Amino acid sequence: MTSAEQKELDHFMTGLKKRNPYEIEFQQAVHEVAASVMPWYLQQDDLHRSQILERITEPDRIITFRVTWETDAGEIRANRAWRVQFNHALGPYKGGLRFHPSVTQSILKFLGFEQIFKNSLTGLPMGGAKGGSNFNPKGKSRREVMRFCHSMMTELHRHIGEDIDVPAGDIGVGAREVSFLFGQYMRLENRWSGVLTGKGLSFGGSAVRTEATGWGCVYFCENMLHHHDFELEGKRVAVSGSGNVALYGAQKLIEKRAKVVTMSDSKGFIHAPEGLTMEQWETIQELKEKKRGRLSELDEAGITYHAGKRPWGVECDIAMPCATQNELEAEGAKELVKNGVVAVCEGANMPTSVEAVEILREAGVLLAPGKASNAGGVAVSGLEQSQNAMRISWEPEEVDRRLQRIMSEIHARCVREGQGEERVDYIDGSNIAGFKKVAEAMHAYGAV
Ligand code: NDP
Ligand code: 2IT
Repeated sequence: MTSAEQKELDHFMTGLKKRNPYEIEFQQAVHEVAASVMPWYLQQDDLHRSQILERITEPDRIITFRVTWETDAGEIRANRAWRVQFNHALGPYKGGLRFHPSVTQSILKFLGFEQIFKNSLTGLPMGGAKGGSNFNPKGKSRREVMRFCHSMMTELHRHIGEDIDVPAGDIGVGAREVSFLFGQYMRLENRWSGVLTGKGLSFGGSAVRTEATGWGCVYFCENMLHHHDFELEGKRVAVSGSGNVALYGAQKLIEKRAKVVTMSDSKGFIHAPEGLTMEQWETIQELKEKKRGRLSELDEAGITYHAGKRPWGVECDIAMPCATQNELEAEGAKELVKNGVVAVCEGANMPTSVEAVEILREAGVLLAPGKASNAGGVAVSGLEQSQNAMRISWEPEEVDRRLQRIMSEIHARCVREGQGEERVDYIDGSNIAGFKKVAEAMHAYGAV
């Protein structure tokens, strides 16, 4: 970046921070995109003059509301919920809902902002949004979760619709929660519509949606490795998380004969130096998906549990962070570099901190940012919307084939915009490719 470009970036970020004080995660996500696009953006006089960067970083609207619900013991509880409808230049708002005690407006704004460019990269007609609540589903009964979801939808239903805004799952929101939300939407609207994605297969859900984010991440990783003359087979992969993304990422890795050497949850990680077998993976899936248990409960030969630790210190060739934002920090990145890691492929959204990105970039590690590598989830959500609109459902093989094609097209878009002399800068590539389309659409609409 030239000093003039840096000056523009600093000036822009000073204003953004002033307008969004204390929203650290949102500032982080914006800075990364703005730094990637600034050299191109400054050459586009018309975009620059119509303040596309200022406009694209301002959500169309944020809806905040209280969700009141009743515990099994008959006590009244209230949580805060949001829907950030960030940008619908390319299609109806689209993005997940997160239930986690750490949820704040800043986190949902960062996620909604990232979603704009991720959805743009898929090539499907989807705008960017995110929502959720600081509700903690852990330790709650099924009936409590149901009452919370029904109450949340009682407010949310006014703001969404199949051509307006189509929520889905994210951390703490899986098939069970989507079903409760969907049931309440139908009751309130007296109408069946594809207003949520990630639905059950018997009521409009798409085949492969459950697996899509994890599988898509592995497909992207394979594309990235092949482009740089590496093979996935035989590689040791440190996966973090053991939720939806991590589980199906690990499943596809094992299927492709890579060695999944770790998985984790918020309390610690498991280490399998020889790689998990498919049978061990099935035990973990059962523990996490059906029993909603902890990895510490796992009792399997060849697997050790490390309480209170993250997995980045183990010997591995690839890291796949699939848990949450900023989970891979400077210390972890240094350990990965020391152990000779060749690639980091993000399953989660913004899991790599700013300092860790710098360390990995400097060491020449291939780094696939979530907005490209985890786009398979929302892409299959987009395919679910298409199937709902056509009143048909495709076979799993058909959806998987489309998912694979979309992931390699996203990879190609990143390469087109991010190819350097030796390596592709996937951060720049994904930001520029995602941004250009949205910016051009916004410009075409005039001052709206
Ligand atoms: P799940 O709720 O299914 O799983 C989340 C996993 O991450 C769990 O293992 C959880 O551990 C761990 N985790 C969550 N928060 C923290 C934290 N603060 N510190 C440490 N570990 C944590 O969520 P998903 O798998 O759906 O989502 C994981 C990531 O992938 C998120 O960043 C999400 O935004 C992103 N993503 C999800 C998509 C989807 O389709 N679901 C699509 C694209 C991206 P524990 O059980 O102990 O809480
Ligand atoms: O971060 C994401 O892309 C998701 N949580 C999936 C969103 C969706 O609409 O499927």
